Amino acid sequence: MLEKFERYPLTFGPTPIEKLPRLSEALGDKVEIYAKREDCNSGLAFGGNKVRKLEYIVPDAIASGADTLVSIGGVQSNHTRQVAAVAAKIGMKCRLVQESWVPFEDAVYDRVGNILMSRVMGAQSEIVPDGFDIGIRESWERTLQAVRDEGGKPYGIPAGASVHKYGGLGFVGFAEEVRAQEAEMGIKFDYVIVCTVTGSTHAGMLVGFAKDGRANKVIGIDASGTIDQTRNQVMEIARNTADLVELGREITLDDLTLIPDYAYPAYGIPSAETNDAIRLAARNEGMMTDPVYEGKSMQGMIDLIRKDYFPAGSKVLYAHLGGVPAINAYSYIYRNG
Ligand code: 5PA
Repeated sequence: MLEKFERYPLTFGPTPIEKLPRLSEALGDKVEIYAKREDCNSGLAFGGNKVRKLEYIVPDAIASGADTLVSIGGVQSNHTRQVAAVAAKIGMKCRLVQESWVPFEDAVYDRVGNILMSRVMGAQSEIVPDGFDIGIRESWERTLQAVRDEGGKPYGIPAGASVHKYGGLGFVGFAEEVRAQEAEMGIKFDYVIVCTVTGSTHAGMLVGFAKDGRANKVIGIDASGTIDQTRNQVMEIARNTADLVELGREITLDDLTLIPDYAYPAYGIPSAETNDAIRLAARNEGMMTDPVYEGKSMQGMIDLIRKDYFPAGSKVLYAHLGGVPAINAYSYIYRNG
């Protein structure tokens, strides 16, 4: 589906799919759980889902003649850390707007994890007081203008690399990769679990899996807490991406499964149940997830398994999208494990 698009390789190649037998057993062996490890996809500062998206955006950035990537996220944004790494890799400067998306007051919140790495990689990171919003932001547009005023040539990458014309392509590629791996493994996944916030990960998967009739088997677990905005943004990106790749059919709301039940108490704040899920995966599989994104989709998957949402024997593929560096900013919560 992606042959006509230029791709700048930033990942190691197809990401591994591994079985999680001990987690499956801990949940009563009702389903078989697998994980596709996007968290191990690249050597660029721990990688993650944005690297896969950026492979289809970087050619456009280079062609534009830009010298500075400008992006935005929260203080502990994984996305901005990945943009900083990519800028270093392709020899561009990097300006990051870090909004105050999360009302969390760990003593080292703005010193460790993602923001620490972005700084070490040479990105100029500015913390601003604006709160959580997945849309196009004034603070980001101000920084784009500041780069122009200083005589630079900025290339803007919106939050999560989502509302960008090519933002959905990377995860169309994910679906194609899963199909090829299924053929090799001789199995077929019945469901894919994905954490959804700015939307292009889920949207790309929708389009990619629509090709073989599985769009609504992609189970989005919302971690934004702003479900209407996230739903609209996923649909908009999915429709644009479907046009781009000439899917040949409309993406409709029937294709979308987006579950709002696990985003509480707020974006960026883990519930007790999120923390239990993080510990269960860590203690059974040695697989770390984070308190902002993947811990919530892990919680969602676990709860849905316990509630028999998936028919017995289903093969469930958990898309592990990265994000673990942020757990350092939540040191107090995990001080006793
Ligand atoms: C993020 C996003 P989407 O934004 O494409 O919906 O992906 C959600 C998601 N898992 C899931 C991890 C580990 C993520 O980092 N992170 C954002 C960030 O700024 O880091 C874009 C919000």
